[in-house]
Amino acid sequence: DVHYDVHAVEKKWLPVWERLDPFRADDAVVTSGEKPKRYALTMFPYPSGDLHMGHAEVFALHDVIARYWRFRGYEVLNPMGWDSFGLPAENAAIRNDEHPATYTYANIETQFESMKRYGISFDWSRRLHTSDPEYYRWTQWLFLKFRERGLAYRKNSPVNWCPNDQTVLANEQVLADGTCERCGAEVTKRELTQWYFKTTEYAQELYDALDGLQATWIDKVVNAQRNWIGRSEGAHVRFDVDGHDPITVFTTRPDTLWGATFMVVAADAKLAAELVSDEQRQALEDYVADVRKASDIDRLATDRPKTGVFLGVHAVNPVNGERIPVWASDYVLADYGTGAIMAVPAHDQRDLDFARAMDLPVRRVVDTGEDNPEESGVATSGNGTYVNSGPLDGLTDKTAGIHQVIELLEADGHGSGTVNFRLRDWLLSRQRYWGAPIPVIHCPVDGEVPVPEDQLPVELPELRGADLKPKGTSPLGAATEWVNVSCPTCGGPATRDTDTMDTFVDSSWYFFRYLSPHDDSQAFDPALAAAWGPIDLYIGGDEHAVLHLLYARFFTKVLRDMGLIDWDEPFSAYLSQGKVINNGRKMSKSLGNGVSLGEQLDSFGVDAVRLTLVFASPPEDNIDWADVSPAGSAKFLQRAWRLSGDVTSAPGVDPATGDVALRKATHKTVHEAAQLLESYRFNVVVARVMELVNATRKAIDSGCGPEDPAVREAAETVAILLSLVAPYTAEEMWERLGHEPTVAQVPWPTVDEALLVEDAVTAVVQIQGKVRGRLEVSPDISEADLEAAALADPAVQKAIDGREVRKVIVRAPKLVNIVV
Ligand code: ANZ
Repeated sequence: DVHYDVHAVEKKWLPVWERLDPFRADDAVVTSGEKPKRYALTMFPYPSGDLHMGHAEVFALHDVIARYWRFRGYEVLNPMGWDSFGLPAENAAIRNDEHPATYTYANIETQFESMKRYGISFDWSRRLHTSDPEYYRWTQWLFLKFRERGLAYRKNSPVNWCPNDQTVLANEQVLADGTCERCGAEVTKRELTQWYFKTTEYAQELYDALDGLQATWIDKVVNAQRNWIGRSEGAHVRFDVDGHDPITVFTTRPDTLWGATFMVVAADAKLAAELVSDEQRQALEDYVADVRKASDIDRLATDRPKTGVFLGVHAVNPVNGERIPVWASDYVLADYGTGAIMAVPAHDQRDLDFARAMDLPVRRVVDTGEDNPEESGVATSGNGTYVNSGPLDGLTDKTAGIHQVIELLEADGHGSGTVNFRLRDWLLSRQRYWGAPIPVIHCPVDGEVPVPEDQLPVELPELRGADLKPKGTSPLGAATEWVNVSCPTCGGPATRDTDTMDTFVDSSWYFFRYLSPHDDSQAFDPALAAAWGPIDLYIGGDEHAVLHLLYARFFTKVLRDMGLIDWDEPFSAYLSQGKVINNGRKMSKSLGNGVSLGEQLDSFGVDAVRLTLVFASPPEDNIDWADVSPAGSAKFLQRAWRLSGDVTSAPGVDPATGDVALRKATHKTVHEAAQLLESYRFNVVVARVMELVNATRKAIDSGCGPEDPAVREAAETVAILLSLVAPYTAEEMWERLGHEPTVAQVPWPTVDEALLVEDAVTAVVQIQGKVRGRLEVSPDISEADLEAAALADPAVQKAIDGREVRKVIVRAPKLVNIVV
């Protein structure tokens, strides 16, 4: 009885929980308003291999909250599923000459078994896989709805291309160093016709709503989204061009217009080809061939040598009538702003470098007191006095300058104030097999024709092994029978779209499908979305800061505009966990410092591993596995468990007559735990439970003894609190304390406020070093209150005997020293 077998306990309770099914969320009690709801969400995994330490950490943290909310009387929706489309399954299928589904569903089963053993309080009745036709049918349906609203469209433009994965990538999937977020290959550009979601339509709203998320999301993620959306205030300025349509530029500094001495058009933009003179055409074409090889990151680098081609045309500066040359260069990007700029070399370094390289004029229009850029070669961008700027001359306020020029431009039709966003539309089509087919048919007569809704899902054709090898066009093209169909509109011969959707499309709405995972009449039930939404806490890695979290916000706003939901932000609060590292380094195969979750669970048991992960640090900090002790956690759990065997009073005994000191410790622990849990300080909660275990042990061995009802109350409290992180141990304790399973369903212990009041302490009052009085005071009395109480005490008054008090030294709560 003094040692408990963690593995036997795991085997004992799993089937009991499965039978009792205590974590199934009941829609009815929430839709009826009978119980308040909480929707707890943690990011669903990608099914590659078994679960790892990172999953173990995030699930353990997540479960603390889900279980706590249940204790507090909420009906908790805590679903789980798999993000099961994507490249790794496809690559494995090519290697092993099999179907991607083989790898995918085998891994899902492995992870499912591990998750169950890990004891997370998921509602498994809502399990979903995004690669199931029942799921992607609705991904396709949503795509068509977005398309109906003009939010999904096809266009031809230069796109990011991963030469290794042989597929296009969204901007969000290209890392800051210009490499592919999946495989690390250098991303290049290709001109291709691709499908896009019009995220830009929601740019302003996605940006503005970040203010409201600031308080409940972590700063890092909010800021990353702000930068990614990249809102810039400025102006569109129209320059007339001899013999051509005018060129419009986007500038954040219309006030520097008098310093615009030339213009630059993105070399690879259509505009350049339209503008170029016959003499310069060949030069431009040669140049563009070179430009295509460079990434955006390289192109924007300030230290990149400036290159370009004169287009052989001139434009007219609208504020001073000056004729200025129009150039093409790679440092202007085709898909930002309007793809053309007015160059102000004195105040923009890249323009200045270009002017110097091409021998173009430089004119300072803001005197900042620094060296004149015309001579120094260093552009100045700070505040100063306007010069050479007509009506602006002498003005020193930049905001006023900008406003004045915008007014001028608006008055004569040469421009207007505008807001520009860095955010691009989301490129969603992929030339890979293992994804949801795009439900569109291309007909030579009717063009793009959506697959009729009653024909969804468009299921993937059976392809395997070598058929799936990436070849730059979609593998689906090889499934001739699948591709060739008759047009839903005219009945003539037509072909299916052969691209599949980015897997980020699947994960942009999975939290809606959890509401109605088995509904085959709709994507989700709007009534359930109204009842359960939005998600109260989302926990997951912040590597998704501008990918998944932004896409999910976009989807949510569109669903709102479709009238399916009445809330417009999906995640009311968002928490991101730190990483589990080892010996100060990220775990990796090459460093050989990986820690196997399975081995840890086998050695120490589920509870000890979970407890270690929760106790190690605040949730957002990294955990170094070299610094923690799962063996220590296992030992502590033994200590806690032993309490339950030592209690000798009967279940249901009234604790009111129990030992007051232990009762106070118990009630204080519950009270503080609630506050700590609300602010996600889970590690401190564990520390408090450890203290309570110690206090209870002491009470049993050398205090009130095992028969005292306060000991039962303390042990039961330990079981309840411990169930947040160590459900097996807690369940076992609960049973040994004479209760029915499951401890997960009991109410949160009621705190007796009277027991939270600290005992009084005795303060000593001295006069000239002699003790003249004693006061019973609160332990947290202030210095001022203690001084006043001492001076008002009759015994002290008598001892002072009318003499003048010269000095009072207070050491709250214990001592007052009076000098007369
Ligand atoms: C004139 C000017 C003068 C500018 C000056 C800056 C400083 P953000 O803040 O990132 O929005 N720009 C506009 N379109 C561009 C493109 N397609 N490729 C490269 N650069 C482009 O930056 C806006 C500024 O970046 C614009 O304001 C423009 O240069 C440049 F003293 O216009 B500015």
